[in-house]
Amino acid sequence: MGQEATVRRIEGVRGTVVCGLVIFLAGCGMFQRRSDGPSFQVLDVNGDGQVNREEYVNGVLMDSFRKVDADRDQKITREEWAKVNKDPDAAAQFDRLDTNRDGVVTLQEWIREVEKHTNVTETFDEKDARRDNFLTVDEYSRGRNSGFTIFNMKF
Ligand SMILES: [Ca+2]
Ligand SMILES: [Ca+2]
Ligand SMILES: [Ca+2]
Repeated sequence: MGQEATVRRIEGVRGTVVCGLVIFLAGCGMFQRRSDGPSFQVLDVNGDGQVNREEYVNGVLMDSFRKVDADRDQKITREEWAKVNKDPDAAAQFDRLDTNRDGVVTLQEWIREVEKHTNVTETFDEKDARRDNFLTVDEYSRGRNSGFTIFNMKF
């Protein structure tokens, strides 16, 4: 009887440890994904030490394009899109992005179309603490972990 209880307790502890490990690893994955956005230097295209709205939106969208474009050929195929987007609506979303209907989404199509289906602009506003439409290094790195969405995908 007592032995059985001990075994059960050990099983319970093992379960807790495994659960904890899974949560820890999932947390690491999320942290890694959210923190590896473009660096401030990359976003500051004109090199004036600040990131304006256009630099931010274009830079962040370019970065998300690269993440979806798995083979880095500057085109997102239906297969690449389906691999990262598990939404049941993914195929229809792809059609919306592929405005010239040639079966691939180019960076140009991506930047122009994704802007209608993303909250990137809001994330700029959240980071822009002084509300002057420019981000300093401090403002940018402070809000860094909030992430943004394109359709239902988190970046
Ligand atoms: Ca700038
Ligand atoms: Ca590709
Ligand atoms: Ca296209």
